[in-house]
Amino acid sequence: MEIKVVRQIMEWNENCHAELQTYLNEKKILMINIMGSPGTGKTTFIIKLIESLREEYNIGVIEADIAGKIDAEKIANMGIPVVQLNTDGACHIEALAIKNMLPEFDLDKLDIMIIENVGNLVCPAEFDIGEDLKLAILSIPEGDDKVEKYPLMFTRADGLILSKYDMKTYFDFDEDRVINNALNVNKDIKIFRVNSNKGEGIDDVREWIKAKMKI
Ligand SMILES: Nc1nc2c(ncn2[C@@H]2O[C@H](COP(=O)(O)OP(=O)(O)O)[C@@H](O)[C@H]2O)c(=O)[nH]1
Ligand SMILES: [Mg+2]
Repeated sequence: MEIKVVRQIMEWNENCHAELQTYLNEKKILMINIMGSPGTGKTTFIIKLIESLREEYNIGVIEADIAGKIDAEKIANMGIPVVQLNTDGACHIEALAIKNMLPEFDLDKLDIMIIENVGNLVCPAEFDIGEDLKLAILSIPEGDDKVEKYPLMFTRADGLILSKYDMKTYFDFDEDRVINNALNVNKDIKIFRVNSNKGEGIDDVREWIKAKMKI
């Protein structure tokens, strides 16, 4: 008797990712997956990005965390449609979770869906979740060796946000090391320098995203 072998998770996830991409293309929604360590500045960056894009585009947000809804409350306070995904311990989002959450939104009214992934430099990089763009955020205080230690995140990202750039004077951070290593693993990665507290550098990210819009 021939035994059927099914490869778990990764293959299912890739199928679901492809299905989501087709669906979001039909709906003309650009999906952006924001990844990085806890505390790297993901939520603060998303808030500033929303502020700079919301006049022109309708935006929805999915906030993923192991527990709680602290970040979702910040986005909801801006009057932006948001749903919190609690992963109950899992360190990343999978495509199926996004598929299950999309019906919570009025997709015909959205142009951009921003996903804040679970704070983690490792696992989220492995899972495609229907996104068009992956943004990896690395803040200056985390140190200049992170691309070498966690290469997959930077290999797979379309953009690298060097956040807390205002902290550069206080930390011994070798920017060339980070940029050279990022370009080494991913020659097409687009690099941005951002201070999300003040909104500095957000305009460059906005223009890059605008060029990728589907509407
Ligand atoms: N100085 C500075 N602080 C920042 C910047 N971005 C975020 N922060 C601070 O870093 C902390 C964590 O930010 P948060 O956005 O919650 O990070 P997350 O856990 O990745 O979502 C907060 O105290 C923010 O005010 C930045 O560009 N510069
Ligand atoms: Mg956050």
